[in-house]
Amino acid sequence: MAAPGENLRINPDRLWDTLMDMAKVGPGVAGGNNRQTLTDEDSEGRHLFAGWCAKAGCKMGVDSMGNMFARREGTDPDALPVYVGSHLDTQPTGGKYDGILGVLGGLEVIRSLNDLGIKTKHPIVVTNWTNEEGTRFAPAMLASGVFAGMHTEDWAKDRVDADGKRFGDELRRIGWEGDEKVGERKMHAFFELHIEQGPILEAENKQIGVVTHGQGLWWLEVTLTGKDAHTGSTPMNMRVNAGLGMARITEAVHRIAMDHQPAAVGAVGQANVYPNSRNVIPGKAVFTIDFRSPDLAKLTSMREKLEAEAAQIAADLGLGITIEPVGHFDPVTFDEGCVTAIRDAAERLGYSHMDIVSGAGHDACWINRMYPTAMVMCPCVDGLSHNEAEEISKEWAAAGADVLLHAVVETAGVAE
Ligand code: HGY
Ligand code: MN
Ligand code: MN
Repeated sequence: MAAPGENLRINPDRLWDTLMDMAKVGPGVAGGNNRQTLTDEDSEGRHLFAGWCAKAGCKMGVDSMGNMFARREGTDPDALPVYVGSHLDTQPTGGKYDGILGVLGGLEVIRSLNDLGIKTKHPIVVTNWTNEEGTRFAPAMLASGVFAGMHTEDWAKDRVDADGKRFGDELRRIGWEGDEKVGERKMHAFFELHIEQGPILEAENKQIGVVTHGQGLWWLEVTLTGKDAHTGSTPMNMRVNAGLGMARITEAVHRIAMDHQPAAVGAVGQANVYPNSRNVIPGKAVFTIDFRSPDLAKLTSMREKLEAEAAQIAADLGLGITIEPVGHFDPVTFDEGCVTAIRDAAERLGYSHMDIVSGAGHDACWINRMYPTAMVMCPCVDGLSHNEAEEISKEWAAAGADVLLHAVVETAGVAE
């Protein structure tokens, strides 16, 4: 398809104002957002997004996992749509842009095409994927994973949060369980705009990241079982301390990731000890390990080495241990054609750009298994994300949305 003219641009002020309006929904306590999936705040954000899409002339569809699809007609109704989008749910101490820039950047593409009276051949659909973050209900990218056939809908709907609430019940409670069968929609291509969530683009002074690959991931939930006992009167040699086991395994996670450098990361982000009382030796510890690498062999090796070492640590301390994989995807190679559309758009628009591997997981990682997919990234201040202080500039947001607009228009084709 013919490439758009370099003067085809989005409206930066409108995009920024829309981002700030969405940020008012489910505010955090330090300037960011706490709009966790399937909460009332998530529902409020969904209604706000749906209202904007209706005003932009889109027809909304919602599937049985709550994924939202706002469709702008093309001149060929039978042509498979070009999808754009990301997620509106946030971390509990999330930023205003992680995911949200991709959904509202997609809406800005529609609004700009409407302003310019441009009709595309293929329809365009803006998407909000349910539960990308995987914080309240593991794993991450849950609903796009069901859409891509990686999980069954029943398994996904049986996931429970820390309070024992079921995903399926919460989706129904907030009124966003749609009537479309998840996964039935077919795509011509999928593009996701996202903040980098790392320091590379800013450090390299680049406005655009052309995402060629994505890291693979393992989330391993470890449960250690020891014995509750008095922290004062129990002799050291009689203790069966699950908290000590967790500390040793947490250190091992860091060391194993360092042993697999370059391009490997590992940490424990979620940890609970029980009974969590100041003067009780923890008889139980439950925590999640997050290993990632763009290199499948390294990803596998880190998991194998950790499992062997954790078993030994547990044995040394007399602890029971279970390790349950609660999230996984292999490293991702995005579609060459879609990646080229993004790189050429950045070039045409005069934006500095570089190829980059995504450190974070995204819905695009699953959709890429089904349809031609690619991502465009913009920098974020100090590479900070999953933190309420997450920040980007209006210029970075606009550059990313301009590139998204061009990639979409080129792929959807401007109607004659
Ligand atoms: O965990 C991730 O990479 C994503 O932010 N859900
Ligand atoms: Mn995200
Ligand atoms: Mn995130």
